[in-house]
Amino acid sequence: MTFDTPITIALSKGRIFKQALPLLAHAGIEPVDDPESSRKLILDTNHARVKLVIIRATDVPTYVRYGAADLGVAGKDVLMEQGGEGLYEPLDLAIARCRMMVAGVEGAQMGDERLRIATKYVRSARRHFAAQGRQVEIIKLYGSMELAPLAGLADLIVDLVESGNTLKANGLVPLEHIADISSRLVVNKASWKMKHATVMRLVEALREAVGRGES
Ligand code: PRT
Ligand code: MG
Repeated sequence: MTFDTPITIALSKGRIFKQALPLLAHAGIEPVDDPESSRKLILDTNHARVKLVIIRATDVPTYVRYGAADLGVAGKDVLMEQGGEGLYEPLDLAIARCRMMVAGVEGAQMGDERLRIATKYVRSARRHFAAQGRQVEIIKLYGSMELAPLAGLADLIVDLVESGNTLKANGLVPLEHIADISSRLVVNKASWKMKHATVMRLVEALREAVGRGES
């Protein structure tokens, strides 16, 4: 496709960037630099008007909400945690898929007493346990949640599970399913209006790529 308006797309490096590449390629967008080897945070593409900004996964909704990027690719886990206010979420890109789960040691306490839950997904965890009417104390962590039950910090964790290998390696098992997670295309609300034709064509090209399983 052609781009008659400047478009900035926010992405995190790692799995989201890698899995979004074939979808972007279907829309005719090819980055000039590789974010894994380049230190650049703004990547040029084969289109002079299309830039990719490479940021932390949790910062993608912020860039898009404030219009520093017109579009972005964000995990549903991040969107559930931050809320989708100020964003449109027109498309499930079906990439970077995993499950948000409650996990713990085999046979961990699932009874009535007040459990301690360690997670970086405070809001999702609180909502999950509240919906079951269970009293829990949530302990906010920023990573390595699997350590918390082993170190006696918490009874259970809420984390993302893909293969299950990380849990297994730490003697933990998945106990409850909270949500299926995949990455979503998010769009700034002003860009949606002001750059409507270009944004819509890009959304439709990506939708077609997802439909063809090009990821
Ligand atoms: O890594 P960084 O701290 O920079 O940020 P991030 O962890 O938020 O970014 P990144 O790139 O690791 O993840 C980006 C997005 O990928 C997440 O927001 C999810 O939507 C999605 N995703 C898909 C995953 C996974 N699969 C995943 N398996 N994110 C993280 N994991 C981790 C998980 O937290 C656990 O530590 O991988 C481990 C489990 O994997 P298995 O295969 O051992 O089960
Ligand atoms: Mg990570």
